[in-house]
Amino acid sequence: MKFSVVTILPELIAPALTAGVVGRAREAGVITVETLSPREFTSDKHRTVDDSPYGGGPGMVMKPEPLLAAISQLAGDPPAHRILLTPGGTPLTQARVRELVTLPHLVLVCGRYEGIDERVIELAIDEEISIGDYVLSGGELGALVVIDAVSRLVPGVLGEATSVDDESHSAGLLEYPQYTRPHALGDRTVPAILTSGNHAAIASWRRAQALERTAQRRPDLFARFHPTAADRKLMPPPLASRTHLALVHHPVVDRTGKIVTSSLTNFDIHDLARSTLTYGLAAYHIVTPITSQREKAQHIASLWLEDQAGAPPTRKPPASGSRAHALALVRTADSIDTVIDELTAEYGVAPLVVGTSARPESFPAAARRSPSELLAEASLIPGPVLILLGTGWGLADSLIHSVSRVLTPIEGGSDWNHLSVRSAGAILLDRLFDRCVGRPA
Ligand code: 4GY
Repeated sequence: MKFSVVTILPELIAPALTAGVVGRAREAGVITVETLSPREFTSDKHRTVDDSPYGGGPGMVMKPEPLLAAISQLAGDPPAHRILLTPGGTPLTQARVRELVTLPHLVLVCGRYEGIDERVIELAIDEEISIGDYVLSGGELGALVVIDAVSRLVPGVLGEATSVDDESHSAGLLEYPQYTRPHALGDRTVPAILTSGNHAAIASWRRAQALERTAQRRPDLFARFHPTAADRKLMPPPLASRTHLALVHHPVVDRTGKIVTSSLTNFDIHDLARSTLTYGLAAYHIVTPITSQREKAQHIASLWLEDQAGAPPTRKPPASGSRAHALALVRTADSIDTVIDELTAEYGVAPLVVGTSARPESFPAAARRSPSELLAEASLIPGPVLILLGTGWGLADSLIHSVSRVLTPIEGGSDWNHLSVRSAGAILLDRLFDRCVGRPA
């Protein structure tokens, strides 16, 4: 594999590629690296490669002609893929590195100063790559990054021991933690499983560590990762399947801020039940201290559930008071504490209780979470999550003590902010559980 680097500072390139696996690969002739400076294509006595920008402004721009000449001298043999290193390029990923290694020849073009004349990009660049969201003083370090990442995938560069096969098994995940001697470093000893001699158990532990680290540190990567069936056994159950929604009718506030008990509405029962089913939540709890209202809610829910031909069998309306009650999609309770007690009994661990409020300032700052923060946090703990939605003008502040997290409010950007509870609930569920991130229609 051949790398050609266009740079006005060639002395930055070669010395960085003499040691390690890349150095050995060069010595073995598995990869070659050449450099060429645009300065070789100037004819004035100062060998000028920059000029001031049209339109004014600070700094200098790389002149097009010397750059174009250097690129075209290098790019022909064999025909090259021409890459510009720039913060404005497509972020480099391991997936792209695996594609680049299939090409016989890369020309890596390094800008300096404020940048290069745009027409060079139009005429002589095939792809713009960024190695990260920061600004270097030139593209050379970016070119070295590309050479290093690509070279180690060239067959024969890495030894058998550090196999690329092993890496593709963990593609899209962060690495599991590594340990070597001594067994005890002060009071820190190596995890016992690694000295157990049980290779299958070690492999599962490492996989679980990689999954957990990725979920915790890189939720963006984790969202795009497709766990296998075996992976799922190592992970807590999907958050939606252990998330409970509670529609709270007491204690809530009215328009004047007074604590009241609101009345049931048909729409809230129906719409939030549909959202609960759509997003795969465990259950929807209608919370009111008024017995007749609970009966009415159960009746409305039963009629609706009976109508749902496609609803899963365990989601059928239960005979009231039966054991099946615990599995019902729509449940009723006289208070939030009753729901908390039920979930504690059902899961063997108390739920993480999450409040929603248009005024989260009344909750401790440490408890406030954005939907993605809550998702990252709750995905790692295996127990149930209970999300409280307030009817009327919202949950009463007196609930602060029952709530351990509060979600940032939904804001539309206008002065008026009073979504219906079923709209707010649906938007919230979508923010937490939508499955369309990055997926084509
Ligand atoms: N980030 N990823 C990067 C960079 C320096 C001004 C254009 C980066 O790849 N390259 O910061 N490059 C700039 C400096 C001219 C290149």
